[in-house]
Order: sequence, then C-alpha cells, then structure tokens
Amino acid sequence: MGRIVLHADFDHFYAQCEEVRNPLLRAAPLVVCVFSGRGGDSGAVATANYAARSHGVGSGMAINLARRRLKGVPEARFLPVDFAFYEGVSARAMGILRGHADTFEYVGRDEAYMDVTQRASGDYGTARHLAQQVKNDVRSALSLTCSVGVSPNRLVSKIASAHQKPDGLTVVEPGDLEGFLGPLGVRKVPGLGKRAEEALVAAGIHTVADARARSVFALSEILGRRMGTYLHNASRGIDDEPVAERGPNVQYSKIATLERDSTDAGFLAGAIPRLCAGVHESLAADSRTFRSVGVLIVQSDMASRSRSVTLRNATSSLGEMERAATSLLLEALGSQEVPVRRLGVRVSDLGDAGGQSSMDDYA
Ligand code: DGT
Ligand code: CA
Ligand code: CA
Repeated sequence: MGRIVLHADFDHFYAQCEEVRNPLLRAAPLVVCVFSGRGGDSGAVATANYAARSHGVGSGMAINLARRRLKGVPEARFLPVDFAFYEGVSARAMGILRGHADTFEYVGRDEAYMDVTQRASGDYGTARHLAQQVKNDVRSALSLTCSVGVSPNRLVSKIASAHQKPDGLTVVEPGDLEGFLGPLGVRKVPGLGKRAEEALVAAGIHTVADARARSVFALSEILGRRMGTYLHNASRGIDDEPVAERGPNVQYSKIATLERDSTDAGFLAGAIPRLCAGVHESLAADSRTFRSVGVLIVQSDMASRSRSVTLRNATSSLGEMERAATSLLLEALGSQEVPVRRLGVRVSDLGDAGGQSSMDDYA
C-alpha cells in the first residue's frame, strides 16, 4: 500500500489568532508586529492578514514600510505579537490534527505532517474526505482556517498545502506528481532559497520541469552535489522521509540511516548507543528527564513500526535509555524478514531536571 501524507498549515496564523480573539478585526487589514522596544515603530512585521497582504504587506517587512503601504486605509490595525496566546491556540489546533493521524509530526506552531495511510486504507478519495474533515473540525472548534496538501510524501504535501492559500485543499495523487510539480517555479521547492534560485535561473532553469530535464550531474554542478541530488529527486516528487511522531517539546528523538540495510539483530542493536547519545545530549542541554522510551524501525520497503515503554520513574540516565531502547528493539525485531534501513530512538513524558545533575546522568 502506498503512503498518504497530509501537511496542514494554518493561514496567516498570528493574525488569525488575533481575529479569533476579536472577530471585529476580520473586516480590515491587520498587521501583527514585533516591536523592537527601541521606541516608535522600529521593528518588523511577523505576519499580516490577507486584506493587508493585498496592499503589499508581508512577514519580515519593516513596520514603517507597512504603515506607508496602508496609509490610505485608516481602518487598518497594527497589533503587537502575543506569543503566549498563539501558543495556546496552537496547542488546541495541534490536538485536533493529532486526532486525525496514524502518525503525527509537529513541525512548528502552525504546521504539522500527518501520515494517514492506514485510516485512509491507501485510498485518495478517502484521504480527501479526511483532509476536509480536518479542516471542518478546526473551523468549528476554533474558527480557524488552514490549508492542507495531500500526496504520497512530505515534500509534495508541503508544496501542495501552499498551492491554494488561504483555506486550500490540494490533492496530488501518485500518478499526478510530475504534472503537478512541472509548471511550478523552482523556488516552490522547500529548501531552495533565493541564491539557489538565482543560480538555476542563470542556467536557464525556471520551473521544476526545467530542472527535471537536466541530469543530476548538471544540477550538481550548479547547486553542489547535495542540493543537486535533492532537486533531482524533488523534481520527480521523490521523498522517502517518514512522518516521525513528534509533538511540541514533548519528546526528543534521533533517527539515522544505517550503514547498510540489515536483518541482523546484533548489528542493529549496535546502532542504539550512538542514537541514545544524540538524544541524551539534547535532553541534558535542556535539563529534562524522561519516563518513556521508544524505538522506530523503518524497513527497506519503507514500512515502519514503533514500540515504546514507560519506566517506573522519571530519569535522565543515558544508561537506562540504552537498556530500554535495546530491549525494545530486540523485542520488536523478533524474526525480522525485511531488512531494516533506518532506526530511531525517542524519549517522552518529559519532566524538569531542575538544573540538578545527578550522578545518574552519566551512568
Ligand atoms: P500563510 O501560511 O502564508 O497564510 O501565513 P503565515 O503568517 O501563517 O506564515 P507562516 O506559516 O510562514 O508562519 C507562521 C507564523 O510564523 C506567522 O503567522 C508569523 C510567524 N512568522 C513568519 N514569518 C515571520 C518573520 O519573518 N518574522 C517573525 N517575527 N515572525 C514570522
Ligand atoms: Ca501558516
Ligand atoms: Ca507555517
């Protein structure tokens, strides 16, 4: 069964949060600002609603410039950012999205990936209904609109969610990948910035279809090997990255591709200490404890599964993490028939270590 991945991104998120708090704001241009504190209008625009965008106001712009663009619009409003409020709206929105996913991956305050392969039974008609249901639920519970992309992978779904904003729904079935991507400008490919775009345009490559017509060597000569290979695959709608369970600051994880695909439990277990060390490093940097440990297994056929266990006590011990992850892995492997390509370790049920480092930390 082929994968089906949703990407949801909330429209003009901070501005929409302000509109939810005060619906009277909806009618007019609204600009949400990060005032620098240096007095007056010094600072930058965080985001603007679509009425303000139609006057050429956008994220990152100086507040002064936004004022000038909206000079002839007396009803335009400028508000300071209220991160704590947006955080609360985001948590509720993410809770709704999570409920619609087999696997949920939080990306940022206003966006997430959802693997829905199982619940849609691999069917795109069902997936479209599901995406519509997600949109309906966030609208009725929170009065928020979001744009959703549906496709076989994260990359194309991310591009698709941005395709028809605001309040969009774009479904790209496996057979339509190249047709959908072809006419788009290369800048629509996530990860390609302004400089990459300039270099491509100078070489006569404007659209994704133009990029597809060049060899991976030609693209690598323009962008370097890593980006060239990435664009070569992206232009064909190829992206094998799994949707990895992740919430907002609720877990730490590390996932890696093995040196070789393998069914050998000893070899696979050998990767666990390195993964745990990576997880432990971030955990220790944030002075956090964990109570749950999980492992993720991705096979060479891209099927994935995970196992987790809750410990008796919260801990920050690297040794305990390794022991739990290793036994979960061995248990989950059983008699592994399809080779394993990637392994991941994650910890969750986090607590505050309160800055105290115990002897246990490096046990
Ligand atoms: P969209 O998705 O195009 O309808 O509009 P937004 O505003 O949701 O844009 P997005 O998804 O790129 O960013 C989500 C939030 O992140 C946005 O509401 C405000 C914040 N943000 C985005 N760009 C900037 C920026 O350049 N500066 C600051 N301070 N905040 C930003
Ligand atoms: Ca957004
Ligand atoms: Ca976003």
